[in-house]
Amino acid sequence: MQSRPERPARPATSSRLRRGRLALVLPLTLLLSACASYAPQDTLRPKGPFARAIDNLWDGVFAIAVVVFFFVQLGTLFIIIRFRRRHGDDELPSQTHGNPRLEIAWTLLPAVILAVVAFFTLRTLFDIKEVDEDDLTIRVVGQQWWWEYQYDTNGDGTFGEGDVVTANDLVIPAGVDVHLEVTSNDVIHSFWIPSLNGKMDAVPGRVHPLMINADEPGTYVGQCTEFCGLSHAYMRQRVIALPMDEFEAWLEAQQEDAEMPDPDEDPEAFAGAELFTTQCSGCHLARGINDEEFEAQGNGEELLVARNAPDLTHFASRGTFAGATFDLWVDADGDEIVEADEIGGELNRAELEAWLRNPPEQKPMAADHVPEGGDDRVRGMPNFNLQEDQIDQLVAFLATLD
Ligand code: HEC
Ligand SMILES: [Cu+2]
Repeated sequence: MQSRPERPARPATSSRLRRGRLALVLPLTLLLSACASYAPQDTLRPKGPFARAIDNLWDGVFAIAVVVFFFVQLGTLFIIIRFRRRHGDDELPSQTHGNPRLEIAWTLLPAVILAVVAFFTLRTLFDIKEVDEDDLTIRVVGQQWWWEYQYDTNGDGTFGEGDVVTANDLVIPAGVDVHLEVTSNDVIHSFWIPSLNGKMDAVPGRVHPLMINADEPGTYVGQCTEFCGLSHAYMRQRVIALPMDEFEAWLEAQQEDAEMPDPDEDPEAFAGAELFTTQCSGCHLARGINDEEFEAQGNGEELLVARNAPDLTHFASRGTFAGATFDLWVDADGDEIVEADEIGGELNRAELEAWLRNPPEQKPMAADHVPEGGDDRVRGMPNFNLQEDQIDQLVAFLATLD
């Protein structure tokens, strides 16, 4: 045997110490990560009946898994100790082949356990999918990289044109079942609000039902959970559940057109509205402000690969913007979530200005990239190199869109 060049020996204690430390760090990291106080996307803390049904199922399956785990571990330990080779005993153990009784037992037992799990899983699956005809239905459309919500407010049975269309924050009434029709405009996304229900894939050309129901009014956060391209990580969504009367008032207000700011009372916002009409009509609609220009410039279809940008008619009534990546309003109580009662408070000016100054710098969108062989459509919102006074005017105008 060739002798290897000798390595400088490390004192044994230090390497043992390091291994010991490493063995501590891993479980400790896991343990401490369970202590996060701010964990709003925790499936184990359900905030509505559908998420609770899943959580209950999980509790049961987990209990079974724990029993199986200990059973298998103890069995393994028992066999290792009981049948180990004993000192001075060099004989081969008696060679048997098969043990029908044992084999039948360990085939049947798991099958029975899995059948029980399957029974409760299927029952839960049907429970959380049941759609009632009277349920409020909202269409949820995945877009690169934000979520659009359409309410059939004109009652024609279709969603989109002529209806209330919003983005980022999905507003629902609390305490009732809400039926979401999840679909996509471009690639596959996945809609997930962990505290309200499981995930649902948003697939182009298909409509998938997803039920949500929030016990209490509040804000529930989630994120796109199907990799959907460049800004997948910046594609978030929130549900704002309101008491029924507030929800009805909200829906009523959303159906109103936006109002042109008064040039005498608010000249800055008025200038912003004019600038908006000339600069932004290629992609964005603010109903009541730029309908004609929006229509004339192709309803967003001529400039964007996705053929669709957020409807801004009631932009200022949302808590967040750009795929819920940024807060639109200052989080006054500092709990890291902009709630319904903080909307309309103090504007988060800095981030809105930064967005208008250079959107692709705030959120990767490949907005300047024109796909090869295609037309000149872009993805996302490009940088318009606006002047600072123009940005001020646009911000003043956008803040009026409540
Ligand atoms: C080429 C199309 C296009 C033009 C033109 C355009 N935008 Fe956008 N804008 C978008 C897209 C796409 C988004 C969504 C970006 C995202 O969240 O990923 C967006 C998002 C926004 C948002 C955030 C909306 C929300 O609710 O999340 C604001 C505000 C906005 N744009 C303002 C403007 C203003 C003001 C102008 C004119 C100066 C303008 N945009 C021009 C494409 C455009
Ligand atoms: Cu997505």
